[in-house]
Order: sequence, then C-alpha cells, then structure tokens
Amino acid sequence: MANPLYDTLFGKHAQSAAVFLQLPDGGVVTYAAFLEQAAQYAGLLTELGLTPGSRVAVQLAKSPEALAVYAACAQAGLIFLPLNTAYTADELAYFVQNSGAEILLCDPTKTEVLAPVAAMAGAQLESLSAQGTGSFADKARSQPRSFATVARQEDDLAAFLYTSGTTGRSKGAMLTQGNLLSNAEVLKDAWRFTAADVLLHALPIFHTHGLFVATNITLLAGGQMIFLPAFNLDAMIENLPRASTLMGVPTFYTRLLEDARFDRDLVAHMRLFVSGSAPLLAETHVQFEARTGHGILERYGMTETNMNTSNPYDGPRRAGTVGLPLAGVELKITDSTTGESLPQGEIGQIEVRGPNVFKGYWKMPEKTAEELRDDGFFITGDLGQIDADGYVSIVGRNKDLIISGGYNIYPKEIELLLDAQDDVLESAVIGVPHPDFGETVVGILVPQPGTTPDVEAIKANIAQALARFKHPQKLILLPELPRNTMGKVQKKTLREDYAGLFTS
Ligand code: MLC
Ligand code: AMP
Repeated sequence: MANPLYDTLFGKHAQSAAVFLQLPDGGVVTYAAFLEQAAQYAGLLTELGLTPGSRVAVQLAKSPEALAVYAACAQAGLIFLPLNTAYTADELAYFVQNSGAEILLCDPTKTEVLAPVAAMAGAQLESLSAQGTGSFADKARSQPRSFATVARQEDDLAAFLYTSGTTGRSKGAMLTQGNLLSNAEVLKDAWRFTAADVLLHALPIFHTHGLFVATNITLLAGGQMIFLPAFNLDAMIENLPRASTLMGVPTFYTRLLEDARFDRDLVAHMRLFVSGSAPLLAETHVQFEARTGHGILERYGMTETNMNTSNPYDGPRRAGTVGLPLAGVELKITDSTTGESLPQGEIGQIEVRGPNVFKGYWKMPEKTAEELRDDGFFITGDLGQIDADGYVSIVGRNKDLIISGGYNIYPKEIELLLDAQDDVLESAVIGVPHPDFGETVVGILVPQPGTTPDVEAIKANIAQALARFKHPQKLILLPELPRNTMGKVQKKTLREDYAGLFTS
C-alpha cells in the first residue's frame, strides 16, 4: 500500500458523495468535498517547501477545515502536530521550537501575537479560520483538487502529540501511521462502527480522544459525524435525536444528567455511549443506566498508546472498571520497584505493549528509556488491578497528574511558575475533587518569611503564561508545607485537607 494511513482512512472515500460531516448550521460536507479540500492543502503545504517528515503545528478552531489539515498531512507525508486552542503564546513557543515545526497554522485573529513565536522558531506562519478565511485558505484556493499521495510506510511518523511530564517539560509523543491505524481498526470492530453510524462529535480535535478515536473510527467505517464546535448542553440535546453514538469525557455525562431534558426517550434510539480520558464515577454509570437504560462503555487510553482497554460491546460493562485489554494489546500489572509482574488481583503499575504503543518522545531518548522498556512495554504511570474475569480497574496514579474535565495538568509546570513569583518561597499544586470537572487545580503558596505575596498579581502572571484550564481555581497561603521525615512534600495530606473545597 502506498500510504497506509491516507489510503485506509481517507483515500478510499475520494469519490464518495456520502456525507462525512453534518454542521450546526445545517450544512453538510461530503467525503469527496472534504478530500478535495485536503488535497488543496496538501498541495499548498508542499509548495510552501514542506517535505515528508516535516512537522506542521496547528492551533486552529474546530472546523472541517482544521480536520482537512490532518488529512492533508497524511496525504503529503507530513507530521501533524495539533495544539490546544487554549494555549498561550508562551506555551506555543515551546511546542513550535521543540518540534522544529516548519509551519505554524493559527487563527487569523492570532497572527499578530504569534508572529514572534513563529519567527523565533524559524517557522512560517499562515492563518486559517473556522469559516475558511485566512492566508492559508486564500493560497490554497488556486491549488488543484487532487494531490499525488506521498508514499509512506506503517512505521513512518504521522503525528506528534505533546504531553506534559513530571519535570514540567512537555514531551512530544511520536505516533506512527501503524499506531493510529491499528487502533482504529481494533476499535471499529470492538465497538461495531459501520457506515450507518452518526457520531455526535463535541470533543476538541487536538487530542487523542476527539481526533484519533472518534474521527479515525468514523473515517474507517465511512460513517458521519455531527461536528459541533465544542460541548454545549443545548446543542447536545438538539442533536442527540439524529445521532447513533456519542463519545465523551465524564464531564459530558454528568452535565447531561443534570439536565431534565436528557431522558430515556431522547436517547432510546442510540446505539452506544463511550466514556474515557478520565475516571467515570461508578455512581455516574449507575445513574446513567437508570435514567436512559444504556450502560456507558468506559475505555482507557492515553496519548502515548491510544486505547488500551475497553468494556465489552456485548457482555457486562462494569461500572468502575475500564474493561479488558483490546485485541493485540498486552497489559500487565507490575511492581514499580522491581518491574516484575504481580499476581492477579494485586495493585501495581499498568504496563502495555502492542502495535498501538508510540515510538518514543521526540528528541528525548532518556525520557523514552525511562518509560518505554526495551521489550516494548510502556510504563503508563497509572496504578491498576485486574479482577478474576480480566477486567482492569484504575485505582490511582504513580505520576503527579491532575485530570480536569479530561485535560491533563501537570502540577510541576504550575509549581515552577508559582515558585518564581515575588515573595513566594515555595509552592505545591494539587488536584481536589470537583463536581463538574472531576478534579480541579488548587495552589498552595508558602510566603518568603516576613512577606505577603500579592495573590492578584500572581493570578495575572499565571493568566499570561498558562492556558485557562490550568489556572488554580484557588490559591491558598500556608506558613509551611507538610513534609515527611525525608523532607518530601506530602501532597496526600494536602489533598485530604482540601478535599471538600468544591464538593461540600
Ligand atoms: C474549560 N475550562 C476548564 C476546562 N474546560 N477548566 C478546567 N478544566 C477544563 N477541562 C475553563 C473555561 O476556559 C472557562 O473559563 C471555565 O473553565 C468554564 O468553562 P465551561 O464553559 O464550563 O467549560 P467548557 O468550555 O464547556 O469545557 C468543559 C469541557 C471541555 C469538559 C466540555 O473541557 C472539554 O471538551 N474537555 C475534553 C477534553 C478532552 O478532549 N480530553 C481528551 C484528552 S485525550 P472562564 O475563565 O471562561 O470561566 C486522552 C486520552 C484518552 O486523555 O484516553 O482519551
Ligand atoms: P493523556 O496523557 O492526556 O492521554 O491522558 C492519559 C491518562 O488519562 C491516563 O494515563 C489515565 O491516567 C487517564 N485516563 C484515560 N482514560 C481513563 C479512564 N477511563 N479512567 C481513568 N483514567 C483514565
């Protein structure tokens, strides 16, 4: 096959007049039209000097155009690097520089603030809006509507997704064509996706869940997506009657359950509800089933591995578990000190191996070696256990990570910033339970002796540096941090002390 990812997900639909995307304004995008658009983008990216293996950094609002850039990258053999639209210019600078992206695509409203970012990284800057305007769109219009697909192999890189680390520095997870394809194929079968499916798509398309899970499976099956720009309760209620499946983070489901319009009749025709990216509370699962008669299918994955486990399509979907390893995925529970496998039933670190597991972190061989073993097992940083029937439960994390509304937040990144603020001696950032986001961020500040930090000034500095979803919802001053006898900060104590901040 000339280009496995492009041919299998996109190319086979090139002549298809079937609908791919349904838009909120009532418009539709057919497969053929989508792929013509992608071909024009592939032509332009090539004309702009990008060659197979070049990185294409994009910070674009969710739209058919933004998705077409993904298809264009696949067709031209370029590495797609999508970035959260909430990232600030400071955050973006690191990604563009670190990845060596040759081009940064952004919204036309952001070109001024991002021009210095692109210039510093030596990247070209082009703009593309959700309405199809901007310099990139203008230049693409004169490109041919077909493009000679660049030959690639399964082992060639298709995408970089940045994921933060415990040291505070983000790492570019390198995903191959084979990683993405193998997972899409397994999930399409496991979840029985067909061309008759209409997926209600309200997730962002810069992360694994919305891009590689939801979109790739739909493409593979030849189905449709109702493509909402973001999650909005009214739009969800309005569109559910036309959908057959929904994929969401737990916040989607808790928000739907809070709305009286969300009842059994509204979703009686639905085939499947999938949840992932963060723990779905067992009580949410139970409440959802009682309300709708549908058992949410919970699955477990991550940026570096795509999906690892899933509850069964047929068979019990067990609340509080993430189901069984997917076909082709090996999963074991190991002792975090020795790395040895633990007997069934014991709690330990989750390790996975399979065609879904990434190639490593871009230009970070030491980090890669720490997490990806020579024998191919990836140490996920999640703690879990396997029951007698093979169902996996995630019981905690071996990594200092907060998941808020499905977004990962690494405390170290925020602590480094807080520590650098005037009159701050040190800080600790923790996640505490939150009714809407599952967890949310709280910052604890220890003042320099004899000083009182200016909390408002600190908040302003955080706003300048970090995406909104990473901002601590509360900053608390404490005279000192709890430490154990070794001097290590006891975050567990802090989490217990502040557990009721947002829930009681
Ligand atoms: C938005 N805000 C958040 C937030 N999302 N704050 C914390 N955590 C979040 N997740 C901010 C907004 O900027 C806003 O700030 C305020 O919180 C309230 O906004 P909102 O309107 O209530 O939120 P909303 O925009 O509706 O977004 C919530 C959400 C969204 C849950 C719909 O965050 C979302 O789509 N999350 C999905 C993330 C995702 O796709 N994760 C998959 C990762 S892949 P202000 O200042 O304006 O009030 C992965 C692998 C795997 O993990 O297994 O899937
Ligand atoms: P990310 O790095 O954004 O891909 O997030 C991956 C992390 O999300 C995993 O390592 C888990 O900690 C968490 N995660 C994903 N799915 C689930 C789930 N169903 N239940 C609990 N945690 C999950």
